[in-house]
Amino acid sequence: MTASTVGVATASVSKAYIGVGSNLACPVEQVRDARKALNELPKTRLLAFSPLYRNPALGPGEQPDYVNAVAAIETELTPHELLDALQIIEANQGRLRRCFRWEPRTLDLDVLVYGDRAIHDRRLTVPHPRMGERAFVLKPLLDVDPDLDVPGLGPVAALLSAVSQASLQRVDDSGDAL
Ligand code: A4P
Ligand code: MG
Repeated sequence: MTASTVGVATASVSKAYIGVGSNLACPVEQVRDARKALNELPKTRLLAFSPLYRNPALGPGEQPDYVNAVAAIETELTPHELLDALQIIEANQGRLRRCFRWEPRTLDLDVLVYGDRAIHDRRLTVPHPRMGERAFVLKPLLDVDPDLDVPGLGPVAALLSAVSQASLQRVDDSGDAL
């Protein structure tokens, strides 16, 4: 018997994927700051962070381009604790929620996938409902985990092959090491 089996509850660790997006206030810096903040989340290990991709905003009116990326993490946070933590990071980076959907933002952090869980409640829908149609999610997701099978949707490579990547422009981001 080892120490870990003597009366010590083992916390459950889940692998999760976070979508990162910004189209205000120096998006590349916002995404790099988000990477640092994700690296400092409690009960969480940042496993990988994708390259950054600049791409046109999907949404109403004229908006600045987005910079998008994806983080792979291992976490002991529950899905709702993780959402709370992500919303604190968004607020710390100046995210304002006003009144219209898909408005420009300094930082958007979405729970794309959380283990093999399917969640549908008032606060959280996982896998993220629109991720299967979005090259700016699927390409960086493939970069961090080419073998990922998105629960209910299928292999990330197959999902990506069904959408156009023409508008994605990889950002030359020398970045800090994790
Ligand atoms: N919520 C439910 N499920 C989730 C989830 N899986 N992850 C709830 C995170 N939040 C989730 O989110 C509104 C509420 O969704 C939250 O309070 C949470 O309880 P929000 O971040 O305040 O607003 P939002 O992001 O505008 O909402 P929505 O509808 O989730 O937007 P999307 O689908 O995330 O789209 N164009 C480009 N090029 N790149 C982008 O990243 N992003 C959006 C936002 C639009 N256009 C874009 C991009
Ligand atoms: Mg969001």
